[in-house]
Amino acid sequence: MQETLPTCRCRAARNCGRLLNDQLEFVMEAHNGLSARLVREAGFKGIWASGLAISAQYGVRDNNEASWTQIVDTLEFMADASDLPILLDGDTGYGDFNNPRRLVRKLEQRGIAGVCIEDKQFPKTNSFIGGERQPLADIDEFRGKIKAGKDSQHDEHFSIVARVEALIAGWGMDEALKRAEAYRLAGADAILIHSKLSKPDEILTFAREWAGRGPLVIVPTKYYSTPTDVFRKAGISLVIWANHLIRAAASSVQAVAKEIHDSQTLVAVEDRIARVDEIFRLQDADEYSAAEEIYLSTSRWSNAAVVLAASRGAGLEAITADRPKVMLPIAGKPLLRWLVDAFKKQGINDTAVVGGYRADAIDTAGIKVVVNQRHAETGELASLACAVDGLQGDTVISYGDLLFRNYILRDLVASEAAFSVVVDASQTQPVNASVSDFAWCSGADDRDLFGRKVVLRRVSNDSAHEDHAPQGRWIGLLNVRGAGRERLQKMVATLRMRPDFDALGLPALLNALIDAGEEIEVQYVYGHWRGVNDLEDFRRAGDFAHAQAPFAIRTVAG
Ligand code: SPV
Ligand code: MG
Repeated sequence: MQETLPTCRCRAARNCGRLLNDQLEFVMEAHNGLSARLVREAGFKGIWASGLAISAQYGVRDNNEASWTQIVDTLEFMADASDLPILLDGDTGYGDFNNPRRLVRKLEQRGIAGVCIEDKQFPKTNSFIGGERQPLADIDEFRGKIKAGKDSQHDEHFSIVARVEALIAGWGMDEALKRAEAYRLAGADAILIHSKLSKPDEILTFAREWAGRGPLVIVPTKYYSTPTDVFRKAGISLVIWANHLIRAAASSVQAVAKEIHDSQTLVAVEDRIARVDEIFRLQDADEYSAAEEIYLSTSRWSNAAVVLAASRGAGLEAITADRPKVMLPIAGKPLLRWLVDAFKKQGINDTAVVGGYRADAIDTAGIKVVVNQRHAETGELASLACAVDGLQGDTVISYGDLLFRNYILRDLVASEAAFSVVVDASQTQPVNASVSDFAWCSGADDRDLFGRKVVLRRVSNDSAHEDHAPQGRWIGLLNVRGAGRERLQKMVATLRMRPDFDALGLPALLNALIDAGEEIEVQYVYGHWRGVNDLEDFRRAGDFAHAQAPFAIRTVAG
């Protein structure tokens, strides 16, 4: 609700006095932050913080079972959610003269515009439950409470409404008028005259006798069928619609709960209740996302990954008839799950997988799947292009057929460089045809590199054009950070223009970045990872994965 918060919680903006004048105004009951916001959105000018409704939403009775501090805490949520003036139904003031003194100060501190106190005895009962049996407060004692409250307020706009219960308790019109006058003289800003009759007769009589000595407030819960113009003509200042939102909530919740319980499905109710997005809107979720971008440290943004998983796996046809390579089970779980779990361990929770071959067989739990529809005739770069425009924040781009020790990814995402890659210094020679992506770097891994930066010069499968052996093998992990993301997106867009774009792999992207003057930082490792390129790799990957599993799992798995 941030953007709607008033600059200060107080005073003129939340002035109840504006509601207590010659013009008939209305306040609507609210009982928590959400309902307070809904009252504001409906267009009301003020809120009645009903004791009945607040008690009910806590699931307790309107007998001061909720403590006054719990009520004040609830009001704080309401004041945060809505900048309307809130008039608290303060029951009897929660004690003797001293309690209203403290209450008024606490209410002012929380931006509450006013309080209504009633001349009954603490603890009170709702006026509609055996009202005539309820003892009234002594007039003088109640005058003392009003005066104590008024003397305690710092904000001149804070209002104290005195509620006369003489008609409810069956003490008659004269007593009601006598009390109202006494309370007016004690400093009350308005008189609330309450009635439990189904017709407005005694309210109208009271208003006539009162003859405009001060603002009058009414609660027409029982005489609800009275045309509102009758109140206007009687000179009423404020009508309180006292409990209609808690009742609306109760009836719709009852109906929806029953329907879901009985039907054991959500299908019948989904279109008839607020969408989840509507709840997000009411919570100002967008404001949070915008603030995140401003205030969240950049390290928290190292949180996305793109996994390239469109291929069936050349050399693995025998075991990929019904699934892509990333869904091959390694030590009991799909290759992709090992990757996603590894990302999660580094706080990367937003993983997009670019599928292609048998993308339908990808387990989508907790990930987003983007499909490269032209996977059969395109390479890795075309797959990356399917996801690259959606990237936000720092991103790890990964081959889909990787297993690695956790520290490799941890160190990679810790890099401050716009681009960084992992190079395995133990693989400088092709051992078989499936080994590719050799890396030429600005320096070899001399195992003593602290403080020395090594950058990538070229990634290629073709060593013939180089005059010296490669320094290692790029394992298929690229970290893109900060401003690097946009530069990567632009580079992919540029490469799209090339006629051979469909045939390009990720090395072409790395080389194009280097040619464009980008520095790609190298993080050397020495083994501790596996690619799954053929059946032999697949067999060995199981052993590697078992060795990464926690001890308990390894024991069970044998
Ligand atoms: C309330 O809303 O809690 C009130 C009004 O006090 S009434 O329930 O009519 O007493
Ligand atoms: Mg009440």
